[in-house]
Amino acid sequence: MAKRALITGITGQDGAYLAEFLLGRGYEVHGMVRRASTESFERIAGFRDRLTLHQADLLDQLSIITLLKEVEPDEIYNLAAQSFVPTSWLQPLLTSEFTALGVTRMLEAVRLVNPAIRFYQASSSEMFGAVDQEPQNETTPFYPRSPYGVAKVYGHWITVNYRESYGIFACSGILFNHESPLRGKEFVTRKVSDAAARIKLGVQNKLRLGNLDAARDWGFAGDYVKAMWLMLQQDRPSDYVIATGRKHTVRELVEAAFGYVGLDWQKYVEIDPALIRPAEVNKLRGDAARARRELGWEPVVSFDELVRMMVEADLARVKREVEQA
Ligand code: NAP
Ligand code: G4F
Repeated sequence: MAKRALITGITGQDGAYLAEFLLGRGYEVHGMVRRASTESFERIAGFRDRLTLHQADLLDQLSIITLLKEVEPDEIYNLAAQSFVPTSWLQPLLTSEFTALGVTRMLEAVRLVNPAIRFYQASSSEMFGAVDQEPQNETTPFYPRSPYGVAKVYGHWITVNYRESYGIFACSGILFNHESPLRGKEFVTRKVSDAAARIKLGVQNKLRLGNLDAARDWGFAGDYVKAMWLMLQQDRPSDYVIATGRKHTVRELVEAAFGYVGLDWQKYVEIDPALIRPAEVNKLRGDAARARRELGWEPVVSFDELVRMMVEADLARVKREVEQA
């Protein structure tokens, strides 16, 4: 019989890649979506008819319990969260409700409905924050630098705690930044690839950015969702860092994206002080040796290939929009 997976956050970047990956593995895929006046199913539109979507919300405990009883999943991937770091300073309480307490609500539902369900928690390299040690691995201490990072530390430890308290097969994937053409446009990689395309095609003049010196370990979302699945296929639950092991600055990212379309980025980029964060995570670089050893996981797409893939996708999309206008 086909395995049944439930994905929270299925309408997001990772949810879309994971859903497609699991369908490809023969899973019956269910998604939890929250009610909105306008549906936001663009990322899953291509295979929407192969999914079963259910309304529930991370804020509503009973809706989650009811959902688990109805779906009876073998595996849950908890990807839903308020995931944009700057918003976490504007809405710190809501971020905590979704991104921290939402994890406990999911785990409580697992404990009550069926403790045999395998559970994946989407933890983040933002938990390392102002860390000194480089690269960061599973034993590196956390020093989060935003309400989002703090909420993710809570989500991480409550996942570890439910594993240790109740024997639940719960894994925390500590994923470094991963991007794709499906990335939200407010995140820096997509903001840059979209701007490079729009400026190239003459529909934008300037790109306003914040801290160009920040460095991140950027990988491809399509590679990273495979690691989520691998974690839940092991004999024992554990926590894993997922990263490429290479870091690049925002400046290098801009240079690569604009270089791809043959433009000198320095003519177009302006620094906007409003985009500088109250507390910055200056550099992140992960060590995924454990995932390589125990899961057999390796990233496939390089930084240059990722930038090219994102700029090409935005060029094609903006061209279509211009032609239709
Ligand atoms: P994303 O594109 O922002 O997607 C977030 C998803 O969460 C969306 O489907 C959103 O639904 C859903 N959601 C938010 N609040 C909800 C609520 N109250 N109830 C139900 N659903 C809710 O994020 P992503 O990049 O795919 O990331 C997936 C997860 O991995 C997140 O937890 C993120 O924090 C974590 N993470 C991401 C990265 C990365 O680099 N991408 C790295 C480490 C960890 P709507 O469509 O309705 O808004
Ligand atoms: O793309 P970002 O907004 O991603 P950030 O803050 O690293 O968070 C992402 O990755 C985390 C994993 O470490 C996830 F947990 C989280 O959910 C999210 O997916 O910013 C990256 C860097 C920052 O240092 C920021 O200050 O880019 C810098 N930056 C410079 N100018 C900018 C901009 N970031 C954004 N979003 N917009 C700018 O204009």
